[in-house]
Amino acid sequence: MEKTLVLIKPDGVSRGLVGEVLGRFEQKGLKISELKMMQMTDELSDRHYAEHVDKPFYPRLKAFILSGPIVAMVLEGDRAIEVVRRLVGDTDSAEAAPGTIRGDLSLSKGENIIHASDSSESAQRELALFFGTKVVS
Ligand code: 3AN
Repeated sequence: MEKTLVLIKPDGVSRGLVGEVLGRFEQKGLKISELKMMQMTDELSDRHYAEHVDKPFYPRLKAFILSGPIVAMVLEGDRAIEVVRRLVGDTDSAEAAPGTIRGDLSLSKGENIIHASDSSESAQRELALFFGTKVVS
């Protein structure tokens, strides 16, 4: 079994999409093994988005991710990391395929509802950041 980290970003929470998003993962057969609502902090944002801190869009991304509560969770299942990324869809929601979370629920590249770990290395790092959990396989 693989574990991955998913965040429902402030737009997903404020638009009332938490249930919709959780439902999609549950229907797929993934197990929600941890779940919490929290406020992202300055420091956590910089550590979570370490690869983006120097990008021109980072100040906007940071302001957005700090703008309201988020929902953080650990999802568990066979090949969970790639399965969840496929359910989430492309970064740019306008390009994301219909049937995906971003493809169905957002039109934006910045406010794209959800974050999901993109590799086993990211999952390990992000699970430790948000839940202090090690990936178990
Ligand atoms: P993903 O969330 O699909 O893994 P990343 O890791 O490339 O995408 O980007 C992290 C977050 O940064 C995205 N979810 C999005 O909110 C924001 N982002 C990425 N690229 C851009 C961009 N060119 N303009 C604005 N925001 C961006």
